[in-house]
Amino acid sequence: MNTRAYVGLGSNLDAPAEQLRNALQALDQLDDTRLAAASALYTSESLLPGQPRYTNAVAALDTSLDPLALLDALQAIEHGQGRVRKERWGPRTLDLDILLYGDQVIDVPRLQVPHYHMHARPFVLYPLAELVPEDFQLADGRALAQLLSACPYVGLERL
Ligand code: A4P
Ligand code: MG
Repeated sequence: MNTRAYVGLGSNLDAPAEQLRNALQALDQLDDTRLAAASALYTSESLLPGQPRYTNAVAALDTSLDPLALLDALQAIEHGQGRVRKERWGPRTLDLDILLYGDQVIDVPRLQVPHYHMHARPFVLYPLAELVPEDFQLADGRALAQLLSACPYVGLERL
């Protein structure tokens, strides 16, 4: 359980809040992994027009799975909750993204960490901020406080 990882959860189909609660339970039950904390749930409009509203949250995990094993485990949970990959960026019952994995910067074909869009997404940054100290820095040195100040709390509703 030696690495702290942060996972972004999102759903916009089939009772999203329930999807997220089930996913948090599944994360806690992963081998070699403990759910250390979870943010509140937040809803916001989809970034893509014409899709249902999203519910998002962030989870803090302590894990001894290596990053690709964690990605495999997250994808198995997505499939277990009925996610069917038809189109990239399509509506989904569950999306699990590795936001941060300890202090590692990872750039391999299957996995880029820190997650490439997290710096600009209020539905990632504000829930993450609930789980970390105020002076928190991303693995690449960016300060969370700075990212938050460039990313207004607009359109988010905390459940
Ligand atoms: N991959 C690479 N890096 C990572 C990482 N850090 N974590 C690869 C997880 N996966 C990573 O992902 C495609 C591939 O990305 C994976 O096979 C993995 O090898 P995917 O989950 O199948 O595809 P996706 O979810 O359609 O793409 P992506 O980029 O995760 O979508 P986004 O950018 O998350 O967009 N609006 C609101 N309000 N809230 C949302 O959560 N989400 C989207 C989806 C659009 N609008 C939204 C939200
Ligand atoms: Mg994804």
